[in-house]
Amino acid sequence: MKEHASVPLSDFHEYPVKEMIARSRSFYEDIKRRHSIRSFSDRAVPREIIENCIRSAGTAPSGANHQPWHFAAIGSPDAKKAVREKAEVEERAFYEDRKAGETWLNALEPLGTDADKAFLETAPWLIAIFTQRRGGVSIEDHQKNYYVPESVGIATGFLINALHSCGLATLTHTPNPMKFLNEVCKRGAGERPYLLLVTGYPAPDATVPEHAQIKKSLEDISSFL
Ligand code: IYR
Repeated sequence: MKEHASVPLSDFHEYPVKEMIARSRSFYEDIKRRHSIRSFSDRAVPREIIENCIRSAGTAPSGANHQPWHFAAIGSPDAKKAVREKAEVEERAFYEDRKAGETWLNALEPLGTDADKAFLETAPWLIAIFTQRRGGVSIEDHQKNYYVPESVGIATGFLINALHSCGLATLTHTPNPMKFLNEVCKRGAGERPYLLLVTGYPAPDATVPEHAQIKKSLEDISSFL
C-alpha cells in the first residue's frame, strides 16, 4: 500500500472458531426475528436509544469515507402528522388512483398494504434517511460523493440492525415521491430522501403477513465456489 497516515487496528476481536460458529448461529437466530410491522404502539422510546442507533449507522463503510447520509429523527407529533398527511396524499394516488399499475398492486396484495399510514403518527420515531450528492469527511466539504446509494443502503442496514438489537420494531417505508420530506425535515436541495424508517414498540395486536415470512433458502440465495 502507498504511504498514508494510519493507526494500528486495536479494537478487532478474535474469537475461538467454536465461539465464531455459535455467534454466527445466534446472530441469525436473532436477526430472523426482525419483521416489518405496520401497527405500532405509541409507547415512548428514549431519544438516547435513537441517538446511539444513528451513531451505529454512522460507522458504516462508505465511498471514500464521505459518509453521504443524514438521519432526521422525527419525534414531534406535529412533524409526524405532517409526514402522515403528505405521505397519504402520495399513497392514495399510488393505491386508489392506481398510479402504481396493476402488476405492482398485485405484487403488494399479499402484504395487505393500503393508503392508510396511521403508523406514521402512532410510532414514537420516524427516521428520514437522506443521501447527499456532495460532501466529504467533514460536514463543510463539497466534494463529489461516490457510491452514494450503496453507502446509504449499508448504513440503513446497520441502523435497522441496531434498532432491532435494542428491542425495537422497524418498518422501511417509501412513500413515492417523498420529496416532501425535505420540507418537513428542513433539508436542502442537495439531499434526497432515501427511505423513511419507522420505529418503536409493536402494537399488542401487530401481525406479520404470511407472505413476508417466506424466506429463500441458503441454496436459493448463495453459491460457494
Ligand atoms: N409505498 C407504498 C407501496 C409499497 C411498495 C412496496 I415495493 C412494498 O414492499 C410495500 C409497500 C406503501 O408503503 O404502502
